[in-house]
Amino acid sequence: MASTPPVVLTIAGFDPSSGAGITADIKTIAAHECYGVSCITAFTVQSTRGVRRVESVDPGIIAETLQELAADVTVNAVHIGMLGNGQVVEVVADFLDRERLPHVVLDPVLKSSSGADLLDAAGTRLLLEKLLPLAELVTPNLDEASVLTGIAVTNLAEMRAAAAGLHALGAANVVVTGGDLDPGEKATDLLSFTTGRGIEEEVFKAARQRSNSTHGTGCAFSTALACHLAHGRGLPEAVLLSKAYVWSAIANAYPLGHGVGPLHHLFRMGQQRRQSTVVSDGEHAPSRS
Ligand code: PXL
Repeated sequence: MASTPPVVLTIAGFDPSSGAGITADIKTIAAHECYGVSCITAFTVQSTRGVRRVESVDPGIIAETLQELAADVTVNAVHIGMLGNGQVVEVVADFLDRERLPHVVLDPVLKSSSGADLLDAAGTRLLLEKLLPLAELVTPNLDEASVLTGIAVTNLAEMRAAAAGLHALGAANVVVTGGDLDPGEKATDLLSFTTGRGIEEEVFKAARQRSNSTHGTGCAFSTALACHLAHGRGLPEAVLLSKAYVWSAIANAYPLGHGVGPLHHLFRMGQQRRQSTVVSDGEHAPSRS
């Protein structure tokens, strides 16, 4: 029998256009050779043109779903995306506190890029109070880093200050993603992480791409991080590889819809050699012609 790949649990909202949210996360998890299990926290009515409506899922269903999965499957990493409201944050925090699952990556989703609220005020407060200390890594973008710390975050120095603020609030490791820095700047991410020597940092830069296919970059980045941690990689390598994955998924994207299109999460499928690595009984294994 084939060996089981690392299992990644994503707890996030549903975006019917599959650019962001749970269905996009499953594509990212598959692209990283992990098995994805999921818990939907909210439905959104949206397309590439933006979010029209948000409806949270009953917190009781979320609690039961998480319990059912954790009782059955060994989870190697957890990705947390859109949570919607404070009650959902509490249910997820209670679950993580009880189960102590490895490699919890918290993407503190507050708003969609089209401006819709994806977490209410009580949820934001509870995320800081209850979820941040339970996460191995938190991955705010500039706006999220600013809301969570109360300081303006528009350049690398302010990204450093925001990371320090998040450490002070209980975050062990932080990546502030700077994809939205001034267009003249490179796409710069700051990893600030706890080591035996104290807090260390690493800065990652990539050439900025002009693209209309950027819907869901935050979800893809944070989910890829959970996958690399599930595979046993260290934080700096996980950040580097996740950034490279998102960069390539943008570079390989195709046009879709009338608004901001999705990344091509599964771009590597088109690059695979035809030779299969699946071996059945040896005689019937596919081989190259
Ligand atoms: O990219 C943030 C995000 C996360 N999760 C869901 C979303 C969005 C943005 O629209 O819809 C479900």
